[in-house]
Order: sequence, then structure tokens, then C-alpha cells
Amino acid sequence: MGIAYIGLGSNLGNRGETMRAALRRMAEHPHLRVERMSHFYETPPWGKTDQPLFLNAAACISFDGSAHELLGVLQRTEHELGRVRHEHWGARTIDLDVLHVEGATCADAALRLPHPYLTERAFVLVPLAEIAPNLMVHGQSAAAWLAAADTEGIVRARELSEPYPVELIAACDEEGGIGRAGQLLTDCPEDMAHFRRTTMGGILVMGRRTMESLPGRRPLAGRENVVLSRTMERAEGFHIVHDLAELWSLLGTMTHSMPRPIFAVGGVECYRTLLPYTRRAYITRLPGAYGADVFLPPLEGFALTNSRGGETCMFEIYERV
Ligand code: PH2
Ligand code: MG
Ligand code: MG
Repeated sequence: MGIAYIGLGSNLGNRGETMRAALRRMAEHPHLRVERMSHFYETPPWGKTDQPLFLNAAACISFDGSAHELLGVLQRTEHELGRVRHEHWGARTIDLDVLHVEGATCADAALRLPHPYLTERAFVLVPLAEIAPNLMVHGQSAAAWLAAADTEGIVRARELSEPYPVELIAACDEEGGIGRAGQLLTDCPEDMAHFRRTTMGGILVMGRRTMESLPGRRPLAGRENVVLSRTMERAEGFHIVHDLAELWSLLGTMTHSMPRPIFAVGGVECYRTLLPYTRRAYITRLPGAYGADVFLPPLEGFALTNSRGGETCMFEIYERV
């Protein structure tokens, strides 16, 4: 089928988390690839106005299948994420709409394309024009439709509701190993300095075993230290969260009072959990092989954007493509 545009909306529950979950599920579908994603926007409810503020976004995807098959994928995703249909235009945990399919129009009971209200709804046009200003809909570009729309009250979401709020930082040996017997592979002072410099002032998210491997089990100075652990109850100097919902809620509070970067710092389970939310990875390449027993998960969908040789190791930056 080719390129299509999807509108995402949510105004119930943990909106940012649900939107990210929808995005992740779409990206995991074998016939669907998320090509581009807008920021999240907070938008006043349109149509039925006595309901909570929405979060809205738009995604450009490629899909191997028909428009109706795409609709099916989106409806299943809505269902899996707990959407219950109450009232027309009412509050919902997640709403995934096919906005536009390149080269296709459609007008049957299940699907109308382009989306019938696309050109008059600012909550659709603001994110859509961000990722596809030149997209032609009914003879005008998305940017031109936006210029004629009433965008009052629409703002880039201030809370922690970026699609990819996390940065990952790790050091690997030549085999991709990151640790052995619960410890780092080697003591590389140059990498330690790089880690410190990169993360200073930010928020560190780590697993329990990584926390226990810190010198004296003390939090790292100058940064917020958050432990993501199902079992841990408390630890002096650390914030403990037990699942992703708690993590996003804590991070929302922390970044609301002071915006700052969020780093996944290990171990492997923490990396794996946060990789779907990661936009950038700082990877240190350590020369040699150390017989690691844990390895960095593959950075699928990331591209190397920067590489710098140090005295004793290489510093690379990968960005989500
Ligand atoms: N969706 C609706 C009705 N009203 N208002 C905003 N701001 N955002 C939406 O996504 C939205 C709405 C029906 O789908
Ligand atoms: Mg809708
Ligand atoms: Mg819908």
C-alpha cells in the first residue's frame, strides 16, 4: 500500500504512556513501519467540550496491506490498550485514526479517506503539519489548512510526553558485552569521565543489580537516581519505582519542576525495557574482549550519527531513524 498518516489521541488515564504503547505496538507489527512521528500536543477537547484535555500526535507510517487492513490493525491496537467505546466523541484512553493514505480515497461505512474532518480540526492539523507540511489534502497542503485553522489552546505537551523521552548510555567490548558477574567489564577512567560528563544534572534510571553494583551502594552525585525494580522497597538516596507506569509518573513530576535529560544506565533488563522509548544511545566501544555474560540489546532502528576516538576507547552516538 505505501505511505499513510495516522492520528493518535488520548484523554483518559496515563495519556503519554498509552500513546507510546500504541506507537510501540504499531512499530512491532510485521507489515508496518513508523517513518516519522510528531511531538505530542495538548489540545482542548473539540466537539464535546466537557471532557479532559487531549494529547494528540500524528505518525507517518509505511504499511504493506490495504487501507482496511490498516484500519483493522489500528482497531485491534485500540482494543488491546483498553479502549472501550462509550459515547461518540467522548473521552477515550486511545484513539487511532487513519487520516490519509497516499494515492487512496475511500467512502464506505467502515472508512472514509481522507479523514472527513481532517481539514477542519486543528488538533489533527498541528501534529500532521509538523511531520508533513506539504502533504496535499483536498487540493491544499496540510500547512495551508493549518494556517486557516483555529489553534487556540493547543500547545506542545509540557509534561513528560515526548514519544522517545529516554537516552541510553552503555559501554561495550568488542563482543557487544556490557558486564560480567554483575560488574562492569573493566575500569576505564576515560569512559567514567565521559559517563559523568554526559549524565551530570540528569536523571539516571537503573535496574536493581546495577544500583547494588555502585560504589558503597550510594547514588551518583549531581544526578537523580531512580531504580526500576519489581521487588525493591526503598534505598537511601534512590527513588524506587516498580513498573513503567510508576516510572513515567515519577519522571513527569521530576521533569515538570525542572526539565532535564533521562538516561537508561543499565543493566541489560533496564536497557531492554527502555529501548522502545529511547531516542539516542551513547555507546562507548572498549577495545578487547572480556568474556562478558550480558550483552547490549541490538539497537534496531538506530543509525550511527557521531563517532569520536578517545585515548583508550571510542565514543559513538546513535539516533533513532
Ligand atoms: N477526538 C475526538 C473528538 N474531540 N478533541 C481533541 N482535542 N482531540 C481529539 O483527538 C478528539 C477531540 C473524536 O475522535
Ligand atoms: Mg478521532
Ligand atoms: Mg477514531
